[in-house]
Amino acid sequence: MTLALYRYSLPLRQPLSFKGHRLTHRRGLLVSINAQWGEIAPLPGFSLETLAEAEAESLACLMALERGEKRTPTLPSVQFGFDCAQYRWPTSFPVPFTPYPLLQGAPLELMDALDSIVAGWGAAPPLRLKLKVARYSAEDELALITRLALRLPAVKLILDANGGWSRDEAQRFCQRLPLEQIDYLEEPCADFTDSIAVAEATGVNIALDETLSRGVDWPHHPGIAALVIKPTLIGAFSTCEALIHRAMENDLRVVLSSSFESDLGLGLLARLNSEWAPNEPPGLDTGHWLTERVTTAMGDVITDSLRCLYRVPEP
Ligand code: OSB
Ligand code: MG
Repeated sequence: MTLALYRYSLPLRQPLSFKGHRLTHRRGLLVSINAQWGEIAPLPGFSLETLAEAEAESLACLMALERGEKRTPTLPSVQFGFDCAQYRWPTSFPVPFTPYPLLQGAPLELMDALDSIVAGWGAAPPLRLKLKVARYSAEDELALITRLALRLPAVKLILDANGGWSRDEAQRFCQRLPLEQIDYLEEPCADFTDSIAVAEATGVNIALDETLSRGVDWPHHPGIAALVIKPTLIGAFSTCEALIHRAMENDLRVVLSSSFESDLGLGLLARLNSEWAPNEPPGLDTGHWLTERVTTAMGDVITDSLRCLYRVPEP
């Protein structure tokens, strides 16, 4: 048996700000079990566990494996990494779906850049596009949405408020949306009942994201159109699969999405998307935020540039 744990720290092209955390680097762990890899990368502001906690639990689980014991991780990011490293992946994959683009930036800057963004897509503009909302003024955000909807009549917009609005703010915003071009809105309000009230009052389709990784139960409602599954935050494959079954039974769409993992993690998520949501473009357009890779173009992990925390057998 071979076991290894490495730590990475990858510079971000621009700092990321999440719920009071400002990141200049993405830090995480890569675990290898019998030469099969997994990624463990709790996201500050979203994961409940810290990287230090994930590292401690990863080391404990690896030591147990070395002794021939079975030990199941309890932290979601560690569960995800160990499941990736021990999963029996299918030997062939369909061509993965191209992720839908995530437009990041201030609305007025994006409006100025719109011509060049659209030109960059050439003859095949995306059918879906994601925009973060509840960050800048509602006027500016609505102006950008209206402009995008007119400019790309076939596009469906995915909006994500990350729970940033009160019920009133969300209702006022949604009343002014071109609903026929809104695919769904992720987590309008921090409180689930507020988000449902917004769907009822305005007819906007909502999607659950943070609600799913909070680990508390939620009731079904016809206003919920999709579940956004972020395996790094949700954890065990079995937990993800239970959510996917629940989605299928209730006619909800499943969209697999990233949490700013490295290129290794993004590749694993693309493979899982082929199994779990083969008909939906995934939310994996986050790789360009990182300026460095942990794998070669052939897919081999570049261990020389990583900090080794554990290795069995020792070199
Ligand atoms: O809220 O969906 C989010 C990434 C990290 C943390 C939270 C979120 C995201 C994304 C990933 O938006 C990209 C996507 O879902 O398309
Ligand atoms: Mg989201």
